[in-house]
Amino acid sequence: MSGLYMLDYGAGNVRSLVNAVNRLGYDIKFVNQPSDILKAEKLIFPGVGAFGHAMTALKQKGYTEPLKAYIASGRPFMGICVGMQTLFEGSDESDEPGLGVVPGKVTLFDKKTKAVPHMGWNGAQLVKEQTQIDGQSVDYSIKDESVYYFVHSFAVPYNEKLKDWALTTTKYGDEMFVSAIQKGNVLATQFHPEKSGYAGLRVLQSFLKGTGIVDDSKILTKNPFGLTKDRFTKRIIACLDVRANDTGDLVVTKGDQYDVREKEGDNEVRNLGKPVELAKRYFEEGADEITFLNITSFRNCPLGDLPMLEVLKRTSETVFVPLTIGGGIRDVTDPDGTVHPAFEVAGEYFRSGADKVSIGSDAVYAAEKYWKQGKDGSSAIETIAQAYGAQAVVISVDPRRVYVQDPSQTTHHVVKTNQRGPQGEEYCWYQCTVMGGREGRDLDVRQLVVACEALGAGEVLLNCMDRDGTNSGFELDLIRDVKAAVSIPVIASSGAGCVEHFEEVFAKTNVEAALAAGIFHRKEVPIQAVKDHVLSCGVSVRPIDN
Ligand code: 1PR
Repeated sequence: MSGLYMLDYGAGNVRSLVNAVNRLGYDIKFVNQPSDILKAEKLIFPGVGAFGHAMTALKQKGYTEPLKAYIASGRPFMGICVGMQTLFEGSDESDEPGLGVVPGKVTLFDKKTKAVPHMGWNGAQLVKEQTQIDGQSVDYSIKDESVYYFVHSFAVPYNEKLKDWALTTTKYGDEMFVSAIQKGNVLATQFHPEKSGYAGLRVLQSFLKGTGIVDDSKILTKNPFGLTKDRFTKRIIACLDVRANDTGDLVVTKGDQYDVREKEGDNEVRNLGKPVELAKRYFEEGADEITFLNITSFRNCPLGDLPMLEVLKRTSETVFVPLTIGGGIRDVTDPDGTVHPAFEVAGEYFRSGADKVSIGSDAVYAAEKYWKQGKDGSSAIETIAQAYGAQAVVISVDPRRVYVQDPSQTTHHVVKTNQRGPQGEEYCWYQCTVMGGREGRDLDVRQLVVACEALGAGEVLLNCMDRDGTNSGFELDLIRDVKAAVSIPVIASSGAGCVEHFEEVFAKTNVEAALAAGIFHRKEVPIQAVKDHVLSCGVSVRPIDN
């Protein structure tokens, strides 16, 4: 198909969509000027980031009117995420009006009752019939039993006025929203098909293969009330700590309490495999997300030489679940003195295939500044969230326990712990560290996460240095404490040693996701075994064959 175009306005990860389309055997061109929109035969609009940013970019590039004309012409159109939201009249996220193709407004999820953003895998219940029309089957390839990857804070609540438009509805906690729309030549999904594993690729393929035009008068609609169930799942994430070994090869390594060198022999950096191959293996084995951490990011590296850019580019060719990259998301200086702000560094990663960036040390410095001076819009968290959306900014926390006999001995937020200290201490506070645990700061984890949420972060990746690589289970006291302090999703990390540890973290905390590294790399526990076990304990997870 020569006339397939993608409308990219320079925000976020569109590489994954291109890779998904290529993988399905199609070529896709980018819209470079307004006239490209008018000559397209099929058009995909993968909106990424914030609604206002998307609408302003469309206006500045002169795309708004051609886009409306294209849709009105009856040629097939597919919107994704913000690309779906822009079809509505407006959004609570911004004063910019939407395209107004679909009636209604996009609104913010209620944070009091659940974590926001809605980030992860959820069902999409069909409220239109997949049927035969004039001998042709209308099959959207959206299956009630599948789950799809969502990442958004704003959504369109279902109401009767949307009856003709709603294709699927999804329940998140106490709210039901429209997760896909379809009418005539317009199909749009709130979820990301290009990030939804094979289930998502099937939806994309059905759009690419089909005529993309449906005779709505012959389709039956169903009332979603009572039909749509909350199928939000817990995520199982595989984490790859990456660095160059002593011979200069980029390897996946794994530390014990952050020490990644062998204890014997030449004290070499442990080598557990190659990043791209390992990520592909985890995708095929059912990981819901993959996280790469560049663990020697404290060393300055020119922007053009960042080794993880190539890792991401190659990984995103074969992995169709969300990818996070952490390590070195901060201002970097080239040898010629050129300074690249963190925002630009993150942009390079998004264009290389990352869906989220994770910020460690720089988040600690930003939180320290926040408690002294408040917000000034200059931190990496703020600048990246502003353009790419809060959901693209993860805070990676590297805390360690500091024991006290009595809470009065410190000004920091103290937790009563089940892990007594060396002198029998019953209390500890969790100290934030920077540079991969090399330096402790006068900031506790609660201060960090509260500040980072206020600055606009969308998720917390919560490690624990005392647990890392110990196979002794997750640090439940810390996880519960952080969950109680923020309303953004939290990923529990460090210490997973067996399937029962995942059962425990989901039963005893309300964390949204659990991450592991060592047990997956060493093939001690397959991802399938983790999912089978937690499922047998009543925890909803994405099926491996989704
Ligand atoms: O400070 O923004 O440049 O980010 C540096 C990033 O690198 C941070 O996300 C930090 O966590 C990570 N990092 C730095 N040094 C190390 C190290 O191990 N020496 N890795 C490191 C952190 C911890 C987890 C690990 C879990 C699960 N690794 O990511 O994967 O603890 O492990 P387990 O299941 O085997 O117990 P910046």
